[in-house]
Amino acid sequence: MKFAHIADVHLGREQFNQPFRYDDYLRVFREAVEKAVKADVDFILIAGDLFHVSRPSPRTIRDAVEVLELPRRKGIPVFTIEGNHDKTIRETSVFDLLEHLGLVYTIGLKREPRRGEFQESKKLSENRYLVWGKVGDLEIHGLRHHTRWQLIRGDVNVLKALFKGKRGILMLHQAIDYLAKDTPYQDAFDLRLGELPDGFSYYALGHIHVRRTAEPSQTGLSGPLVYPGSLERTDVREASHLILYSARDRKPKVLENHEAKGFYIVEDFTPEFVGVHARPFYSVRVEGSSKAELRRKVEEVSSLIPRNAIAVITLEGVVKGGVSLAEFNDLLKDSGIRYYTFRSRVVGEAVLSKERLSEEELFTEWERELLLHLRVDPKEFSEGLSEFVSWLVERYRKGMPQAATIPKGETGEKTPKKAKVPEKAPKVREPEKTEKPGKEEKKHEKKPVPKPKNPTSLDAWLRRGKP
Ligand SMILES: [Mn+2]
Repeated sequence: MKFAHIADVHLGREQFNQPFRYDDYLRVFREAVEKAVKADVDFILIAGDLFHVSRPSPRTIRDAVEVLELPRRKGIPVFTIEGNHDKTIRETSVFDLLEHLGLVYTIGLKREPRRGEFQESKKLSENRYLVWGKVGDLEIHGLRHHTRWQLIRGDVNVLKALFKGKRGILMLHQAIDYLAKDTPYQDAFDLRLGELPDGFSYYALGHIHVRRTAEPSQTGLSGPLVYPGSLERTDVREASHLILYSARDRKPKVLENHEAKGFYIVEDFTPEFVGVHARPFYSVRVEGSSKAELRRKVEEVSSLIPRNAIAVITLEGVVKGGVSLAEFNDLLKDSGIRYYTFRSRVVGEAVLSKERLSEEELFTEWERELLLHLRVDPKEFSEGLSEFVSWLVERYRKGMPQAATIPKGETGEKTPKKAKVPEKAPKVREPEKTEKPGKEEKKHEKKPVPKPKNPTSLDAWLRRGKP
């Protein structure tokens, strides 16, 4: 008996909002399925997060169908569970569609019974069936992703109750503490090792995006625990290469992360890793004590990054006045690197030092404006706020991604109307106060719309599109 164990495909994901990443995620999925078919496996497991979202686009569905047709044509069944990314509370989901087309068999709890060449079910209660896969005598059990509180309810361990006495394979999309060390799930695991039902010959897991395995001799369980990890590099922590250029180094250090991406082909419940060609992903960390030093180092490092790679460049160090990422973006625009982005962990020394710096040196124009408005007298706040909002809308209307622009109706007409309302309020108050806001208002009107000469991370955050 030979099978393939794939997980965390995240089909449809356009990482960094880059359309070429869609193709990358699709390419490695096709590569994995092709390699599994070529290895003549008896079946394929996809342990959750086949899709990046629960309602994939028609294009993503079409691409999934095209790839899943490869094993179907060879009569190789594909068993799957829904992960946290692609599960849905809807009764009809993309998985129903794929099942209807005979491309996958989803296993777990269902409202309807299943019976067929590759599926079996047992009635648990009214409208509740446990469905599992079967290939010959082997049973493939599993459950879609659940939160910890759904699985462990006080003294009741739902998994142990559901799979008591079951044998074969258990497929789950959960983070198990024993293998979650140094992952985002280290402190947010779903299950403790001891909470897994014993008795299975193989635990086909998904959810943790790095490759992790544990032998029965380590865990005391009846079979190995296996996370193949995601097929593509989904996070900077999964980078293929690390370039370090610290303040002390005279040259940058390139370290290769030998953690290849791929999946497992399992024979007699012994997993054998099979790599796929995920795109090279460089995590670059450059440290400097001035903008000039950082710029020089970034330029030097860029020649070490292959053109087809993705690079996440983190600027570090203590730099007087901080740095603006926009200044660095231009630096590599002719480098030919497929995609790069800068992150800053630079600490602006000025903030900490005793040196007296003016507001102008510390904040961009609009940040000063924001601070000014935040300091406004609460009684005048509504007026100040609407004025500030119109100013902000004006300031950001250009350069903003379409999804984030404010509809005309709201900026064109409503804002002035709203602004008029509080105008009456100061008149009711003592005559003293009507003078001051009047003068301030004139000052604001004279000001041209400021352009950010030196956008900061706050600025970048406000300008960002939808993730
Ligand atoms: Mn995932």
